[in-house]
Amino acid sequence: MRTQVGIIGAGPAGLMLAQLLHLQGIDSIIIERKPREDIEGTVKAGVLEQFTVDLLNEIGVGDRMMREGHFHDGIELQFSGKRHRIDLRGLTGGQRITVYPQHEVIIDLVNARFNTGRDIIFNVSEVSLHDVDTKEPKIRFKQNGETHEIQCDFIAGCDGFHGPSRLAIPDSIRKEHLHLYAHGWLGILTDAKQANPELIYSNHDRGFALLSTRTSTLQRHYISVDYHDDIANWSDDRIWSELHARTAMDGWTLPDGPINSKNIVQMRSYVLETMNYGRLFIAGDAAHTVPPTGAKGLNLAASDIKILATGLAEFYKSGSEDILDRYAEIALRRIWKAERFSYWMTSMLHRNPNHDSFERNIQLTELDYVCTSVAGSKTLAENYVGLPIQWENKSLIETK
Ligand code: RFL
Ligand code: PHB
Repeated sequence: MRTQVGIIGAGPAGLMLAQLLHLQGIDSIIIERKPREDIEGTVKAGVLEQFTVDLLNEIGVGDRMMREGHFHDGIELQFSGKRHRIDLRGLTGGQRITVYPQHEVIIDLVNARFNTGRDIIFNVSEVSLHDVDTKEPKIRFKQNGETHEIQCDFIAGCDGFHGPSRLAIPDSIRKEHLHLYAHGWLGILTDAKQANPELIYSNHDRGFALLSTRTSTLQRHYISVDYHDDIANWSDDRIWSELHARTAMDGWTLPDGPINSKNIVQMRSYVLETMNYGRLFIAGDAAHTVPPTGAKGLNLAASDIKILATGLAEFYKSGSEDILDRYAEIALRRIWKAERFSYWMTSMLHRNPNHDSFERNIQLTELDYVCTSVAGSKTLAENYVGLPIQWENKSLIETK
């Protein structure tokens, strides 16, 4: 098989890249480890920045999102028994966030891919990358017991945190930063009424809780737990009792209902600084992960892809590798800011078991400051809705 860009991974990063390239007349082949039903059914992110919404609209996959998504002008922070609204829209000159589930984004992107007449090769195994430091890189993989090879001009490693792509960068030049957190997030999907018109992030003495939504009858909520805890220790009653306790307010009751899925995910911050090596470009969670507290992961995948697709389009148009050469530098400036924000939100909202009473009070005071100072609220708001890509040629990569 031969293509211009070989894409490993059909997550949001890989699928958005394929669509952007297609619109520039650039061919790609996507390979994916899982079956289609799995990628279309895995519950992950919920919050999209305006940049991501604009990008999905630009590539022609935004219709359902614009019809079925929920548009939120603010979020609420709860601590010391009170709730405070952060007016995202007012503080950022009109920007808002969109709550639309990641697996619906995937469904829309997969449909768009098939509508272009191009395939996605599902259920692949034993994926390996070859000759990435030459002009003829190759991907080998197995499907149904048979070995296949894709010869390409470029490889895009969009295979998430556990994928093999970044390991094709030699150890001697691969620079990585990893920070692990003591807690994980236990997430549920529940058939219940919407708790609040906007998301609520709560820092309670018993621990963190987040109330989010999917539809008017399906809600997505989270509580922080010890990452090593086993989901089998969490009966539905125990989960509801924690959610009720951590979000309690006088005169307000959290609507509950049957829980139809629950799991625990680890929180980590990770940055791969060598996002490209020869003709291999790494994007999305394969290159960086953030704790979900800032709702940034998928949104960072979108900005990586926009920069990478712009670079590839320039290469095929003029032969210039200027943008490709600067891909990591441009992307990392935004990535580090989102890493900083996600780390800050996590530290401010989660109880740290090692904190003494002084540090606990400093944490609550930080929240009080953020909610009562215009500068504090604005800092949170501009980061939450998403910072711009900073580059002197920014107009080249702005979404329409
Ligand atoms: P993905 O989604 O992990 O996709 C990678 C794909 O690559 C495939 N793959 C392979 N394919 C072929 N060969 C191999 N050897 C392969 N190995 C792996 C995988 O099967 C998969 O299909 O990475 P991508 O595309 O970079 O997208 C990243 C996002 O998924 C992630 O950042 C977000 O889900 C993070 N996230 C959130 N991001 C937001 O922007 N807003 C949010 O509100 C938000 N909430 C969340 C989140 C992540 C969460 N979890 C599950 C950690 C909430 C949670 C709970
Ligand atoms: C979600 O709805 O899944 C969600 C919302 C906000 C976050 C993380 C996840 O910070």
